[in-house]
Amino acid sequence: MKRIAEQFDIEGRILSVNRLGEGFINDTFIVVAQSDKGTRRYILQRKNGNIFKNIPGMIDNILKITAHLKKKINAAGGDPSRETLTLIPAKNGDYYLNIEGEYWCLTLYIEDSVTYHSADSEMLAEQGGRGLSSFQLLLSDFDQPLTDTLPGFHNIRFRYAQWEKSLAADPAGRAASVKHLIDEIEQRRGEMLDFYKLIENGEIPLRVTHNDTKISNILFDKSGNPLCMIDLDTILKAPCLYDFGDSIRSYANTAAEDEQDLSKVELSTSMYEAFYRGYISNADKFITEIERKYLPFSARYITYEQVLRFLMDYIDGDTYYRIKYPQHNLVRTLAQLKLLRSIENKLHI
Ligand code: GN1
Ligand code: MG
Repeated sequence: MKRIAEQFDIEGRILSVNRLGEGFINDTFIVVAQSDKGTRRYILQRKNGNIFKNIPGMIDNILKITAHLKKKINAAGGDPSRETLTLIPAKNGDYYLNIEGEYWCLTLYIEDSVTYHSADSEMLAEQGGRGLSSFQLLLSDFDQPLTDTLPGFHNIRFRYAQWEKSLAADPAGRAASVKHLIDEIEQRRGEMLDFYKLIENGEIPLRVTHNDTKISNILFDKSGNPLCMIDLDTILKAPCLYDFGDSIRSYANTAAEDEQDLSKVELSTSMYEAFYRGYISNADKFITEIERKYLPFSARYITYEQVLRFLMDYIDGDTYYRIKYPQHNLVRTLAQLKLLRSIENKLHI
């Protein structure tokens, strides 16, 4: 690990490299380096090449996006080295390393920042909403082409195509045991496709969005203000609703994504409202009437998609998400389904 970190343009000597975080997809490490200016920390990441088929394209997206953000943050008198990610080039001049087919990249660690795995107050949820919409607003005039790093990511039509293949192949022989859960997915198919048609026909516009906005993908400062959106792997042109819906999935869930005690899992309407308030405070500057109308439904859509994705991975034999124990994807499915039902009941959608 140290030898990999040394191939980046880091000042001074590398003291240590240790694993960090709980991402389901990539592997993340924290690097400590020492130079005569003192110690400095970095984030080293191995991007998952089984999932991302064009990592150079993904890094290029991140470079373009962060350059745009830095310009705007500077113009607003902010600190671009803290309010967005800073990629560090490798010594060969590229912003990634390809070592035996595995891709690595390095960013500055943002000191004095805090991450959360769940929202512990309405204040934090409101600030998270503000952080997300500020990110979307700063990118609203970004007009360069982007590589589609994960084609079909939140496209339910694409997910149904994957789903049908998984069910037909049933590689782990698990489909029969989850028949009742498969039915839960199928029952909602028509409504999900009706929503998706509004995106396909252009009534709901595409914007530059994050697409993976769970609470652990934003850094806060020590006073609880939103600081920096991280995990920029899935930036795409997509509806802003996906980001809102994915946020609600974590900010307004009263329990963890993989809670085993389902009685603990529900939608917190006060957290939902707090996030909504923060989100609208900046989104008001760009959001259209139809987007506003579908904000509550987006929480249902993205949570539904997540139920489908967890269940599909369970049926596939756990090939996509990192699991900690054999039934983990089934546990995640049940917890997300409980949340989905609660969203449907409490938001009346
Ligand atoms: C993955 O990368 P990470 O761990 O933040 C996944 C998201 C899921 C999330 C579920 C590229 O997010 O789509 O919503 O797990 N990212 C990808 O927690 O599939
Ligand atoms: Mg991610």
